[in-house]
Amino acid sequence: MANPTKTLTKNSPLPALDAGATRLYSMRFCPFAHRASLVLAHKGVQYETLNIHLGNKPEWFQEKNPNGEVPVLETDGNIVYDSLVVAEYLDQVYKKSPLIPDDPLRKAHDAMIINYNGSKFVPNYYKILGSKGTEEEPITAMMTALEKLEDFLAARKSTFSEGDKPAFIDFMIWPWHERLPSLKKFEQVDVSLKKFPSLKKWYAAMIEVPAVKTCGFSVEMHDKFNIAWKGGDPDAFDVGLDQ
Ligand SMILES: N[C@@H](CCC(=O)N[C@@H](CS)C(=O)NCC(=O)O)C(=O)O
Repeated sequence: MANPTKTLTKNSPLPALDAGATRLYSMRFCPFAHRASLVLAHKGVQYETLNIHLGNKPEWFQEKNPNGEVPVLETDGNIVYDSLVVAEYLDQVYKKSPLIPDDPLRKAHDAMIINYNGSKFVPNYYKILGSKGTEEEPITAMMTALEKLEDFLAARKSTFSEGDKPAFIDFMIWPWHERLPSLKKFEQVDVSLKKFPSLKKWYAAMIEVPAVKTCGFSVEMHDKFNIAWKGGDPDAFDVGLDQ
């Protein structure tokens, strides 16, 4: 299981960080933080994780990120936050197994898809998760976003976005796709991907990627978190850890 430490809360002291060590401020079920941990795992970076209770944040956390959000990366007092910024920064600092293509046009096209996913798929995912009954509008909008991703992957004519190995886009959009099957618990969403053969192939390949295996959770665990979070359980962020 990824990041098996309990969340720090309002009065938790800030643990010291050794010189040269890298720390990720996270929350085990946060898909944005998941982006950062995927890149760290893919690059084989040694790092420690501090999980933050997002409903009762440590007093010092605002100083790490004025937005009050995870993920935040810290090394020797240098702070980087915002998942896409963190992921791109990591790709530039750790040259091993590069993720972002060198070609500026390719890089621009990839960024457009990541942004599309961020503005069309991600918000509808949350609308569906947060909705009370069967609401058609976000489901239709999410299916349209999936169609666009299907067309994108089909046009690339490869299993992953850049060939036979996962690249930047794959890791940046994966966290919500890992969580997609969990929506079935909450809404009548067809998560079988049968209408999306390229996405289905991509999904099957992604779950075999070592970084995905290291950082991910099972559908059952996402279900448990989603149920606890939706139900307002104050211990939702620590679901699956010994109380
Ligand atoms: N744009 C940010 C979004 C991060 C984000 O929304 N993180 C959520 C957890 S999944 C968070 O920290 N929420 C705390 C809050 O809003 O108070 C990123 O890409 O890193």
